[in-house]
Order: sequence, then C-alpha cells, then structure tokens
Amino acid sequence: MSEVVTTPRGKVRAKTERPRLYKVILINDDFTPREFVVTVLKKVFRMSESQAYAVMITAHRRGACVVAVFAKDIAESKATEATDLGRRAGHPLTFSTEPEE
Ligand code: TYC
Repeated sequence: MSEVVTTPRGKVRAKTERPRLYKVILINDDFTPREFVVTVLKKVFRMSESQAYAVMITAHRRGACVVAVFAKDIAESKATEATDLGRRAGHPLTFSTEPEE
C-alpha cells in the first residue's frame, strides 16, 4: 500500500468563524393600524406589550426599526410569517431581513 503525504497549501486558520446573523427589520407604512403591528410583534417575536409598542413606535417615527437578530433561515421565516399575517388581514405591513455587518 502506498502512502501519499500532502503538505497543506495556503493559509491554515482555525475554524472559529460563526455563521452570519441577519436582522429582521420592521418597515413603516401609512395604513397598518398600530395595534395590529403590536399584536404581530408579540405573536411572532414573543415580545411583551411594552417591547412591541416601543419597536412599533420607533418604526412609525423613523421609518424602520430592527426587531431582532437571528440565524439566516430563522430571520427569513419569521419575516415571512409576520408579513403574511399582515397580508391575510389586508395590510401592507412589511418585515425585511438584512445581514449584520
Ligand atoms: N404608521 C402606521 C399608522 O400610523 C403604524 C405603523 C407603525 C405601521 C409601524 C407599520 O411598521 C409599522 N397607522
């Protein structure tokens, strides 16, 4: 049996990189009722009434607000679930995702 000895090429670095995290962002609009936004934040993101109100009012005043940070697949499924709750109720409520720096 022959043995092949290989020498590592290029940089060898410790595998300590973590998967990138993604922000879920709540986008303001002029039509979705405030109370509906609060209800969705409580349901999908398990926020208290006061946390949900603070996020909703920040998006309302500034145009958008970071809701939470998750692994990519969880961020995307929560953004979709929350946006769909709005759509099914006839509201333009929108949640988006973007990678953290
Ligand atoms: N701007 C909406 C209103 O005045 C409330 C609202 C807040 C909607 C935040 C969306 O992400 C949002 N009824």
